[in-house]
Amino acid sequence: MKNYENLDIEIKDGVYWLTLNRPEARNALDASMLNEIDQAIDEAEQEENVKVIIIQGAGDKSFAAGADIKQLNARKPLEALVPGMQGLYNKIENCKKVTVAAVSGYALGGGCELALACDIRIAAKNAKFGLPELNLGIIPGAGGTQRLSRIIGKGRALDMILTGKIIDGEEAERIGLATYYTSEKELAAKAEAVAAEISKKGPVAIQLAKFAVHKGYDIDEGTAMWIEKLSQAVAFGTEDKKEGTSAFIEKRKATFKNR
Ligand code: CO8
Repeated sequence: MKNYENLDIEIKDGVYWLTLNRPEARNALDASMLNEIDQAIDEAEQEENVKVIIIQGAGDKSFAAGADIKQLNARKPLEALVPGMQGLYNKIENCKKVTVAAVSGYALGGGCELALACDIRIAAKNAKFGLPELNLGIIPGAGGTQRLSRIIGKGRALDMILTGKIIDGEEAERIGLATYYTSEKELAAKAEAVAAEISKKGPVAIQLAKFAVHKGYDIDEGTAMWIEKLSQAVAFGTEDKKEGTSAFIEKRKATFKNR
């Protein structure tokens, strides 16, 4: 495993724990931290035993307070065209491992968008989700305008984006922004439990199911159904399918082998 300046990494029970660790700046995502997250995602993808990546912030004050505003202040218009944060979050969404954001404290701007790019969001009671970019004279630019509306609906997304309002963990769960809501104390345990449940499944099926949902979401239903069918055909050709169905019939636990 690499050594990172602003990330803490731990691999435990098939989970790659990626902790954003720049608490003095509320884990604001500067260029070097984004670069490290990029490398860490590559590293997690290559770890065969890892099925789930859990992203969290160090301490319970902040998941991530967004892009580094000091760096944004100096950025020129055409520099905003590079893949940057949006490209990284697309990479996270397209990552073959399941991604879980465990959010305690601030998840603002690019921090909220990072959570939105994950497959599952678990919010602690003290979570504070918001897209306050308009206060800075810019707009959410790392997937926020698109992912938020797809997750919570266009009306609520427009309200959050245009007012810049910040919602807590309970509200986030109520409107579907967060998948689960828990106490701060239970956050890591809840994330671990969700990861453990996912990890019982076969990696090929996990990947196919994840992509069928993500890739099918933005296209017409007929084509999306075809993607589902083709993905299922791939799953039917795996040893894991033989193992999963045999285990059920033989009343035993399945041991999946990723092939
Ligand atoms: N960037 C840089 N530094 C930050 C950031 C940030 N986003 N957030 C906090 N910090 C720093 C503060 O400057 C401060 O540093 P210092 O001690 O040197 O003064 C330190 O962290 C602690 O911050 P506060 O004293 O403000 O701590 P509080 O606990 O009082 O408040 C808040 C915490 C509410 C999180 C507050 O710091 C805040 O409002 N931060 C800004 C939140 C924000 O507006 N985020 C959106 C940023 S824009 C964005 O994410 C765009 C993404 C898309 C970009 C696409 C580009 C192409």
